Amino acid sequence: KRMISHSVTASSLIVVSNRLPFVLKRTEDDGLVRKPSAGGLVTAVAPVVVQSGGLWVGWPGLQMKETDSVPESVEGDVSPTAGLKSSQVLSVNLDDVDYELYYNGCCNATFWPLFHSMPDRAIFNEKFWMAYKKVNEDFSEITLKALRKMQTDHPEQVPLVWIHDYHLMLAANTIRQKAEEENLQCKIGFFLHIPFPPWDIMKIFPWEDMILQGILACDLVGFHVEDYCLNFLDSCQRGLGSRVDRKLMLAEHGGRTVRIRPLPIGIPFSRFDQMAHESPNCGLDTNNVKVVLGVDRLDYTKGLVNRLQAFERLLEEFPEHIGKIMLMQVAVPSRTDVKEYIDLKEDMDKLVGQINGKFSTPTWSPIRYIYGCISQQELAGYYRDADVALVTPMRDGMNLVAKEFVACRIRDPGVLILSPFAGAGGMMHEALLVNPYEIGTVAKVLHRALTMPHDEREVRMNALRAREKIYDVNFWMKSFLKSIGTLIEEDGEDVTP
Ligand code: GDG
Repeated sequence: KRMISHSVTASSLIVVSNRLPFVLKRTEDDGLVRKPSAGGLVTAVAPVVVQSGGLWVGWPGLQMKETDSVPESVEGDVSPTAGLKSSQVLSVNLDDVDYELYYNGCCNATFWPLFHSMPDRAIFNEKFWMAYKKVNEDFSEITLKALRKMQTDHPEQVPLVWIHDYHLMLAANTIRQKAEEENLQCKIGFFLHIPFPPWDIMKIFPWEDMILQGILACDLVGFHVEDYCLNFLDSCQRGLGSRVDRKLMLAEHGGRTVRIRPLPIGIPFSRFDQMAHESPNCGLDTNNVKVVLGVDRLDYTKGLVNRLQAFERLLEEFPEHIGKIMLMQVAVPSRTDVKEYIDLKEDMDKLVGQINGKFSTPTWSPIRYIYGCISQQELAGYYRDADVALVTPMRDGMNLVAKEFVACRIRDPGVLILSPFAGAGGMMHEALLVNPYEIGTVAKVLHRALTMPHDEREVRMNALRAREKIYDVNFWMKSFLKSIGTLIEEDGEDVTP
């Protein structure tokens, strides 16, 4: 055994995710440029990889040619990946057909609905699964390259491989096996950004045992909340016969002990707070109409249809709001090649039209519907100036919109309405929690939010903001690295004289 260093510095970090932290685009003269991709994960994790000389393994967003190479970041780049050198990026090249079957197929038409406990929407197809296995192997091969590079560059450190999300649930298996064969030291962590479903749902997947074994090839497995951890432990026990300890959250597998941890993700709070200070007036508060805001990827898990129905019910049952409120819904196009998403787009278009047709007057319509993406700066302005945020997913791993909304309430305290079926619902206690399946109750809660006195709004919002400020995305990242760092230190004790 090699000597293992006690101090775990992040310089040994290898992040593995479906997408690289930026997108590559082809230029007219056939070169490549990096386009920034926003998102809490990139904001938090990329700077650590940059500063510590870590590595990032992922798909670059296009087919790379033999002669292509990842460009360096350009001068003046202010994105979180500024300074991430091309030598720190290992891109995984994937065949178009494989990517389609893996990404639109297995990831988004099978695992996404299944893990959100919507098995009737899931398609089970052996071709999807074969492609998923192949792509996971491809990611593992490139990660092993990264590990070899780390061993050469920093032989004194134990590299930490941090795999993200449901796209890569098998990767740890191959990485562990081959790393052992080649005597490459590493610890492997995994974080799932979506819910882990109960065993009754998980066992519908025909190859569920391979998924469980894939995740158990890690040393540390993080989920947003305790419920998902318990669902996973339950599945390991009932699906694989693993010995588990629910209290200590441990599972035994292949002679190793795997730690399971609830590690709820946060947002870059201060960045949103600052954007809210800088964002110009977005025009929402000019006409004395109260604004109810919804912001989501256009996804059936987000409860958009129920939300529109609840808003319609509000106008029917509390007609005093007619002409005085509006629903501002931003729906970001997402997975537009998958049938369920094409159908949902049609349903939304119809429903918005129906409700507007039913209630509009010459000077007012109840719903403003943006099908498209707005800038983060503009989004911060909407969050700041709306009166109520309506976050009503049917099921959601965490939901960052709820957190971003409270981070932007730097002026008037607004009201957050939140579904208990989002991970965030389990911790944002001062929000108004409401079951999105109960349309009539959502309408009543909306009425309560729209008429809530300032003092109550303030007390609730202050508490919500204080929590998110402490448990931000940096806290999350540090907690993950600390949990896995402890494991490396414990190993270190075994081999140090
Ligand atoms: C997955 C899990 C979990 C939205 N519209 C615009 C825009 N957004 C940004 C929001 C927010 C993000 O998209 C959406 O994050 P969510 O957490 O709400 O949802 P998912 O995309 O489903 O994320 C989820 C998350 O992973 C993290 O672990 O919370 O449960 O499903 O950041 O701000 N951004 C811009 N314009 C828009 O129009 N710029």
